[in-house]
Amino acid sequence: MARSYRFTHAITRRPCAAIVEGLRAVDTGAPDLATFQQHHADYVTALKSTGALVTELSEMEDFPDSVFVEDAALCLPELAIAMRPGAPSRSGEAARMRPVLEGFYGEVATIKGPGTIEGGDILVTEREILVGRSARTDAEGIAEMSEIVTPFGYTVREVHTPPGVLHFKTDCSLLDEETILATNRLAASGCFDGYRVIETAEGEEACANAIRFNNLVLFPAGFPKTLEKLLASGYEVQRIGNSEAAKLDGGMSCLSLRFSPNT
Ligand code: CIR
Repeated sequence: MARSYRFTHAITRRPCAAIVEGLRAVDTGAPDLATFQQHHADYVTALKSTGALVTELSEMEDFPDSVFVEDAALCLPELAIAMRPGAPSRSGEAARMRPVLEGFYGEVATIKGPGTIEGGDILVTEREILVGRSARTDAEGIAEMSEIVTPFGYTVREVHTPPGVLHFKTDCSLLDEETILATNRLAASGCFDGYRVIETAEGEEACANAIRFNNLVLFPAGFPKTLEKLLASGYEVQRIGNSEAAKLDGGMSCLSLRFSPNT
């Protein structure tokens, strides 16, 4: 069935000028808007090339990090859930995403709190939903999400994001039903036991955040050794520039919500 990587739809949001004020763990300089816009356009083109319908939302200047739409929601076939971001400057993003989701779903649930949870910490695989505790996602947030999805037959497994890593998916990506791309530091925790793991090459940990989207793996440019591993395993890889999003700790998964709503 491959519901974990076959999608009919995606939602993206154009990067706004305020992106220069986006959150970052380490300041390596502000992203260049024009370059970000070009990378983003390439990303959207790649999503569309798989046949998916991509809804491109307009810039939201009051939220510098709003290009990273993944954190605002979790989209499953049966329902969407508006998240409750742990970063104060991002907490309003989920409410702004809600009406968009209502255009696709009959049911949109909301994480009400007091816990927090961001989409970047959630990896949906064919058999379970892994959620990494992080500085943004806490046990209460995971418990509330779990209560919402369990009646639909989902199994939620709480795991840990490595210290100092923004989100769980900063360090891993789903490649297919059985296979995860992950950094060694995350795979070493044992959280992917039972899956096939392809580890990022040494020194290329920053490319662990990729996405499988239909036939393609969208993968950040500039990581040749890991790219070689993916190609050798038979994946169809599309490289996308990520230099500007990376300055804000963002990657391929953060830039879209991907889903196939049951209608
Ligand atoms: C943030 O710190 O929230 C943004 N600068 C980056 C968010 C990246 N999102 C993701 O990994 N899902």
